[in-house]
Amino acid sequence: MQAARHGGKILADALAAHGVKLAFGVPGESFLAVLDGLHDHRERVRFIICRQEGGASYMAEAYAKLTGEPGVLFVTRGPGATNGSVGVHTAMQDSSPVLIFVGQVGTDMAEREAFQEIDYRRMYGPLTKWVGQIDRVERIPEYVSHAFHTAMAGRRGPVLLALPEDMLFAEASVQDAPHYRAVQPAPAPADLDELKKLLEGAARPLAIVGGGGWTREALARLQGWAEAASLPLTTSFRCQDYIDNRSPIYAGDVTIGINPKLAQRVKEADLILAIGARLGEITTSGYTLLEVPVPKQALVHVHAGAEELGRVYAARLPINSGMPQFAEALERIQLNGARWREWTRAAHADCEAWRAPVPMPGKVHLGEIVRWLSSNLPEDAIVANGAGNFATWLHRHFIYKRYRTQLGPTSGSMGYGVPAAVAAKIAEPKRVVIAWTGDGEFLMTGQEFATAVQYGAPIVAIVVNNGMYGTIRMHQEREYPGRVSGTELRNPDFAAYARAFGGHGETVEETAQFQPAFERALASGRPAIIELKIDPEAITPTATLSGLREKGFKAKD
Ligand SMILES: Cc1ncc(C[n+]2csc(CCOP(=O)(O)OP(=O)(O)O)c2C)c(N)n1
Ligand SMILES: [Mg+2]
Repeated sequence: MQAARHGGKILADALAAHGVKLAFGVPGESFLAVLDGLHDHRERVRFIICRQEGGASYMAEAYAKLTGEPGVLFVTRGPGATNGSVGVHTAMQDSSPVLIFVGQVGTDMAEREAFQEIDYRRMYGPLTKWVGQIDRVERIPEYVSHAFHTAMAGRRGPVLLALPEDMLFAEASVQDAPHYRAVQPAPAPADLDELKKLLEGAARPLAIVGGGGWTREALARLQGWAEAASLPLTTSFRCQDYIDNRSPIYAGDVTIGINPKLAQRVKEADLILAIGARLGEITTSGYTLLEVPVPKQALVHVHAGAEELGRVYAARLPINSGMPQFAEALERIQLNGARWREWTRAAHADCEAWRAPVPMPGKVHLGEIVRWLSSNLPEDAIVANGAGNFATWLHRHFIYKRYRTQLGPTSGSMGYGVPAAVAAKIAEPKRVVIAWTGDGEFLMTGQEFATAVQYGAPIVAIVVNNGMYGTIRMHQEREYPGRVSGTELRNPDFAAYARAFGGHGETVEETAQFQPAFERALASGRPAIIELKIDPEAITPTATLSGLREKGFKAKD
């Protein structure tokens, strides 16, 4: 017979049993019993205290994305739950397994709109795979096990458990559940026979690789198989690190602001093999590269979530499979790629040409800085970024070499870069970790720089400062030329901000100053911020603000 434990202790013991090593959050009086339970596990389950739940939720998501293990987030009721929603939405769109534990009013007060009360099933229903509320203390092990299994099964994603306060204080003597097992489907032999036939009949095949649930080994297998078959591999939005970009079969990323030659190639392909990618709005250029509901190209859609297959596109061959399971099965298909070798060579050549930096106005040249980083960072360095035009230089000019060296939100959410970098550095302290951010993006969650200082996580945040919400200004110049409205920013001295937090600060006003500044930042051993003061004219790698205003915006920019 187990000794009686309070709910917070049963929950903390459950986390330890499921192998949780790190949890992120902001405390609240609504889950004091959990904090008490975590006290007993402080050597095994580290609770990283953050400054705002938005940053904490991004950290939990980035941890899940980086490690493939569930991210864990604790937030208090009402205000904590609302602040934390941004990272939950990111986890949903990125298929990242995240468990969110939220405080809830006691069951004796439920449904009265008691202090900070929210019905999480209604609020979080569309943002998660499942929302549960644990009303009975003896059922904690069952609910937590259910949550881990749901987050990790099929298409992975966020799961939320609400914790009524009286339930957490109550005691029970119950058995712990064993460590969860991640359940994934595998392709049927008939699927593989059909896939082989389709590939053998193709002249211009193209694969799009993306989504969640991958492992480094599975991607190495896929790349090896594709190289042997000379099959061109592309990646979907912000999944550029899935394939070694130096491989002769790598053909670029099918993304926002796609290389027009690659867009053409996707349209001309006679077979699209989408592996893990959902084929969402960004990957399909607003559902134009592939037509809805039946694309002209023969579509083979492989996805871990059965409900994703046929959701938008009626694939010629839908295959419900986990990614490692599919990569392993592919090795049973031997292909002679002689027919499309030239197609693959040309696709890679187009990609190389597109990636070369193009001149830009001003003294700080972002393309050259990204190229310098790409050539000089260790191959396993992690670069995190959120949303904004500053990211387009990174996505276009950085040569990704290894899986999970890129951390970005496919939800296009601002404020991701700094917290994601902090989580990555805490999880992988030996790797160099960079946050590539904009001035707008940085200050959405820049206070988590304090978390980096508190936990001794020396990230390098690079702030591309153009004094505006540049992306929106770009769209503004296209739709309403010359009528600047709601997009200007007055910024602090970012280097001084770093120093005020106990970090290292640098300001770069010319490209040549970047390398020594970066080296000093790394050598400082402290979290650092490097501000890059760029010419606001340089609005994308190829367009200027005044050019947009005069000539009108060209979609290809
Ligand atoms: C959380 C969130 N709020 C608003 C937006 C809309 N948005 C997209 S990019 C952008 C501006 C980004 O500004 P900055 O970080 O300075 O980058 P820049 O575009 O100037 O390079 C905004 C407001 C968003 N994507 N996410
Ligand atoms: Mg900006």
